[in-house]
Amino acid sequence: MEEVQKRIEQLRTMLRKYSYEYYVNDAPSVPDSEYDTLMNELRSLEQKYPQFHDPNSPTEIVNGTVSEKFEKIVHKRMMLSLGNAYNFEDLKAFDEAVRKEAGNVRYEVELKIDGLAMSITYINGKFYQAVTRGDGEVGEDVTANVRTIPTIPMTISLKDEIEIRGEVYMPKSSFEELNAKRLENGEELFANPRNAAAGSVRQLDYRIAASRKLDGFWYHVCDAEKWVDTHSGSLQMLDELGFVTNPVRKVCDTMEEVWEHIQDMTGKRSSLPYEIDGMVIKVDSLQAQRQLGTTIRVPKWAIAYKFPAEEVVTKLEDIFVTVGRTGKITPNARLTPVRIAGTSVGFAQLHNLDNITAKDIRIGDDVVVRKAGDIIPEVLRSLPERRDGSQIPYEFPKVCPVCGSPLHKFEDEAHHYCLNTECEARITESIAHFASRDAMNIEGLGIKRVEQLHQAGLLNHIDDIYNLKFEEEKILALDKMGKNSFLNLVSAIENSKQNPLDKLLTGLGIKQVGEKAAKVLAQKFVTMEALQNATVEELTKVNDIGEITAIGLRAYFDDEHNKAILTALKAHGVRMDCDVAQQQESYFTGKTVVLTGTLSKYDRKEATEKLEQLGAKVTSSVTKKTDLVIYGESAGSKLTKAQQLQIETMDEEAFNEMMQEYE
Ligand code: 3BA
Repeated sequence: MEEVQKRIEQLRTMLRKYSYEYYVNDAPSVPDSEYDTLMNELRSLEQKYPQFHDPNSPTEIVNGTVSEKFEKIVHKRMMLSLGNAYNFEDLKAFDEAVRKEAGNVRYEVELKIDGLAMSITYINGKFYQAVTRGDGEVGEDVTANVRTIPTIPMTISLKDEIEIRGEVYMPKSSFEELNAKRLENGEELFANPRNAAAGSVRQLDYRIAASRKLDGFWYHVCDAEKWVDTHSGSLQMLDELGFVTNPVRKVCDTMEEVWEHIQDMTGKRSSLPYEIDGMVIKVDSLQAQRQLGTTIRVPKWAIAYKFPAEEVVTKLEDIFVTVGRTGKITPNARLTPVRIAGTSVGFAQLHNLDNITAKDIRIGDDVVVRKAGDIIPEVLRSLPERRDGSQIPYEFPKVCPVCGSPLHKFEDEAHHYCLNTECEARITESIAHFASRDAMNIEGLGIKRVEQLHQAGLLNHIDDIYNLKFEEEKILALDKMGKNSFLNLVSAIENSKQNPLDKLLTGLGIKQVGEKAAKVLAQKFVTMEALQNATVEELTKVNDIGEITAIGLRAYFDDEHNKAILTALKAHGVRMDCDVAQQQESYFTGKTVVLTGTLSKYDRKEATEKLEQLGAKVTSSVTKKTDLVIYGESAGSKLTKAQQLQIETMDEEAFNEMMQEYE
């Protein structure tokens, strides 16, 4: 038996090597016939001895990995993003906030690789799965492609289940080589290594992904405190397990020292064999990290310093305006295309009329344009000294360029608005917003596609999305729409029906209700019905929901047109609720609690919410039924009454300490 297992392992190792030589180096060291013979031997051994089955075996990889599309995977732990800093002041402010909360800390500083964030999981010491970041909550299963990256270990000595995160990237040299080959073959070029890496990871045929010479740096261990107590310790652990970590890293005692290191690396940036777009600064102690916690999307214990954006001069050829979902009119510049930060830039933002006037930007001017990474390029200033007299000042349109209705400017707002709710642009933008990544996440339903379907008369309201599956014939007749695109679109649409309430709420585009408010509302009301029935007063009571938002929500739900849309969505089977956040067993569970006085760490709403999550009932007046009174600064009669009734009291400090334990 041991012999068999040994042989199987040996065959797997050999075949892995040969297929790497074949697909990646284009230089196999054995003939195809030899490869086939070994593969057949392995396949028959695996069939005979299923106990040695391994999903990472070359047999599994060759069979059926040309997948139709990528399976969506819900991240076990949310994949956060990073807050940004652009200068030393930003970093000082971050440092101050950190020290206020966690005292003296050390920072670990590393390079910010310009690649794709990836999560990889090992079970029982074996590579199990690779998932893209996606929107942080749901990513795509790209296991078959990531498995071809030769530096990622397929087995590790640690047997505990472990999730590791890092960046998959394409080295500069591989990128140059790839584009040279594509140029030769008359194929479209990739704009930069990041796009090339993203395109490669999302290849349906893993063999193409394998040929792209991707690599990865691993920088995060989930639940690292199981094994180590600092972030730098977790990187060392990754090293020991055989992962590639970035060697350029430094633990610093002060932000001044961090800044010096950043200056140093800025100078060395261009000599690195891969692209970086900044540096990441992380609190090193895991205990301090836990104490600092996270906000909805970003950890409070880490920040990204972004290198300054690149600036270039080009000609502003024309100005045109676009209409947003809310009717907001945005002026944009059409530029003579130039290369900035790795991509060709032909358009830039001008924000609003006041900005154009203040900067005296004229059509035909030479202008300075700035772009950094994913940021939309913007026109910084004009160069009036270069004018030759042919430049013309811009006249802002009086009417909506799409529907022709007069534009309106509100007293206290910089933007002009199209107030026509039936404006075509507003309709299509609203539908595209509904389908966007942070909302219902329907891939393949971007603004261009929405406009096309709208023009074909197939998409006038968001609920029409769910009827598209019945329009196969008409849709297939559209430009750039094949059978596969249609099927993928329909399947993305069907999948979107399972989204929890907060995604739906975000998608509706209710004024002031973005991702965060949608989350809070969904958690509080759980069902659309409960939310629809809530009064302004009830809505205002919710943490983070102000009166303006509450009134906006009420108005939205009272509108007949909106009611009809919600009814239609429901009839299509779109999910109208969400899972209730698990109540945590705690000291407060089952207790009736009253808050009094001024709390400094949490405001009243926040404290209430947290206590409710921990199973407490929070009420406003102290009675015999009250179990506990939590008091802050300058508490008055409620505290006195509690003492009279001999009810348990807790000061803010003790309360904060307890909350920390349950974080
Ligand atoms: N460190 C990107 N996030 C990073 C773990 C935290 C983090 C990054 C980082 C959240 C890089 C956001 C996406 C994500 C893993 C979530 C880095 C880099 N650390 N060195 C603090 O080199 N690009 N990105 N990735 N979890």
